[in-house]
Amino acid sequence: MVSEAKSAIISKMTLSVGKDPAFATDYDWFLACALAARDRATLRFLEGKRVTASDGKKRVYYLSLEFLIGRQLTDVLSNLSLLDVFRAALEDLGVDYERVRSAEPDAALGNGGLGRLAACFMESMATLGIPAYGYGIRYDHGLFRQVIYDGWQEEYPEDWLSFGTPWEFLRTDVVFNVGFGGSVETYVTPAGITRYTWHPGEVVHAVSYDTPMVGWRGRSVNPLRLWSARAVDPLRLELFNRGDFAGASSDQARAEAISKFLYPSDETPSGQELRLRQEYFFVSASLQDLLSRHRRIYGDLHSLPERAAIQLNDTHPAVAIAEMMRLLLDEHGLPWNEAWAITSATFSYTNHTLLPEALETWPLAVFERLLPRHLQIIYFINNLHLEAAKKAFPEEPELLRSVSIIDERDGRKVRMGQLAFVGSHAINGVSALHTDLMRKTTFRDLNRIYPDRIQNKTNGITFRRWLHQSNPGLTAILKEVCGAEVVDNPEVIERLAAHAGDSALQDRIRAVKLANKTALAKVIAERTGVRVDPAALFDVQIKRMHEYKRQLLNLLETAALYDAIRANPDADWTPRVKIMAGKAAASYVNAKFIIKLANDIAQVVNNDPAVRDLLKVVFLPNYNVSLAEVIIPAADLSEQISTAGMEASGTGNMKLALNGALTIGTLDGANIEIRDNVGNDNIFIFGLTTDEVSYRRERGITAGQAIAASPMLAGVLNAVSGGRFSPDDPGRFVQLIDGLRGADRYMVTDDFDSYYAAQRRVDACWNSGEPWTRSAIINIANMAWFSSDRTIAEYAREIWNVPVDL
Ligand code: 26V
Repeated sequence: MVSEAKSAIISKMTLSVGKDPAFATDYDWFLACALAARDRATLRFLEGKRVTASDGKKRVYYLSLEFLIGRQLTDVLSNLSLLDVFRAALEDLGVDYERVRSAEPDAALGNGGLGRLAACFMESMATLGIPAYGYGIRYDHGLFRQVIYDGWQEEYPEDWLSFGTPWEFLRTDVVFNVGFGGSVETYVTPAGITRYTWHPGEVVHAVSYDTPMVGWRGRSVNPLRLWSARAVDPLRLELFNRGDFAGASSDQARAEAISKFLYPSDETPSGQELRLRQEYFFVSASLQDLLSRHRRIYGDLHSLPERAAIQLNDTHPAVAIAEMMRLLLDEHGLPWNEAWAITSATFSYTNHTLLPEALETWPLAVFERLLPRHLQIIYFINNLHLEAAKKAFPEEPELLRSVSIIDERDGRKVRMGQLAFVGSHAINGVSALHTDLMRKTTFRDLNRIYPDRIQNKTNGITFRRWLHQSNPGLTAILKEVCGAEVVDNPEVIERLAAHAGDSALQDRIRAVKLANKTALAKVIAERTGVRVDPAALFDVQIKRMHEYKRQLLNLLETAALYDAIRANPDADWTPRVKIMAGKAAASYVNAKFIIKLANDIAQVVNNDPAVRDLLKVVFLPNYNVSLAEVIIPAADLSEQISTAGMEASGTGNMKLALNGALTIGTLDGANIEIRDNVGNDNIFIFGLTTDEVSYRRERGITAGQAIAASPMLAGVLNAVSGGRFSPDDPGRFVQLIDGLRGADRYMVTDDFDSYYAAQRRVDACWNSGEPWTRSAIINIANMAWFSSDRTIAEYAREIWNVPVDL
């Protein structure tokens, strides 16, 4: 085996990379290994494809504008059971696997949780043997690279594709035309039926690239098909010949802009025409592709719902409802009712946030200019939908306004959430609380009209990447204590619970954690220059920077703790390292100020001899999947402190608990289900509940009361806004803190005291030693349910109607 791998790697190095191994760089070795691994994945893939086609198995199509994959080499090798073999082969060649692995750039085609969920789902679907295609965009530039300069975030383009990627196959035979703009022609057939033909004013090519997604033990390999935009005529020769070089390639630039950049998810969506072009571009290509596949195999489109399930990952691909209707009506000549029955039986939609400003809407004018035929279809869908609503609730005319796909208030808009809901047979939330809130708030009236449509599918994470690959030390213990089958069946992790009080096991768990923390301390020193003690409590908040996630609450507590330590330096403090990482959208001013505050606090605290090593503050730049893989196994405390009702689920919370971190958190998203699984005694819950949050919101209760009631809070707000941490610019944080003194939309002030108290409970528990480790073990033991295999099995059974054995 090892010798086989060795010769495969050498052969790739010589004949594909074109290098003499004696002169190869780490990146060359990565390429050679990736190409050798891809060969093996491809053979499995082609095998599976033949089987699916001949079995007539139902396929799942996962449409997502984001796939946040990260590095792939270890994932592919480990799922093909080749990791040890390749490691040994490289060692024989005198090459260190770690360095080779690190040479791969992260595929950062996503912003955060939503994109990472798509990546975990692709891996779980392949693991469960579900024939699935991921469809998305092959962005030339993924999420920006974050550099911290003088404490401020700076954004630089990310360049994962600048040297190409060894994982993908260009499919020269899979190219589709995607149209934009133009006009709609109406005509009446001899049989008296009105038909429509769209004549787009602009056409671009969607070119496909497939990346194999390998399931655990190579059970199946599914394609992730990403579309790249190309101009139909890249060069207008008549202009070129006249010397107008820019004009000659302007069509090309306009077309290729579509797949150039990933949009930051937390930029206000409406008004960005390019974003709608991206959405329609990948949706149209994907539907044309899957319909042509279906027709090739089954001939007739009426059987589509039996053979295909299309999952919309948030509303980003929701225009697919209108595009499917257009293809069935205009291109395939089906009557409306049949087309609608096929469409709604095939589609389902996952909602990932209820924040009003995050729900996608498009100004009618933009929609009409770009997709005139689709707007007609949407009007038609909406008319029928409103008729049905009127019939169901004749006494409630105002209900029509809330369920309409067209928002008639301030400037008319298309509401993509309503479109996705109406065109789908199943709609799901991503945690029990979030699903409950969908039924009660945003989709309340739609839920009354279609009461069976909303379901819950609590998110999950793939244990292969987030436990086995990223924490081999812990995995080794689990194999020993729970049995080797733990890597195939996470449910047996539960066996750990029986040994939670066993001091030998506790020592081993602590030793693994310490080793992981030592590795993280090294990364911290390299990237920030800050030296931290691996014996201290590692307190971690890692996620996109957003006000609702309340990194600010964490920082205020840090400032208060700093003051308390200075005031009483000889008390029995728990040495802590506060570790924060995350990117802010480039245009999100407050989030960028919060990053600056983290760095300013770090400057002051880390350089104050009075606090010695009792408190260190670290902001790790450029948070991405690879950095998460280093931080998560090293965390002691997981910060999940969003305002109750605002974090749809969270998935970092699951990754951290699975790796033995205890959670300090609000009753929000999946935190609630984590608490239900690990038990109240093994988690630090604090803060307002969702009901208390809405009570305050409804009554307009603002920060005044909380500040008046808490001298500590008042003190820390004054300190931050008075320039205590920004002596070079004392007014720097005045606005940020004024936001808390005023509306305090995210109720940071209301939760401050309760959070501070919960942190002191954390201190006490940590100082007690044994009970902490015991709790950590109980956390690990009870996380099996959060495997994305479980989540996918639920989607398969309850939404897709696809057989699955789990
Ligand atoms: C978008 C926006 C856009 C406008 C400004 C505010 C804002 C806030 C959040 C978002 C994100 C929307 C979608 C999203 O990424 N949701 C995340 O999905 C994860 C997977 O289901 C889930 O775990 C996270 O809780 C949820 O925030």
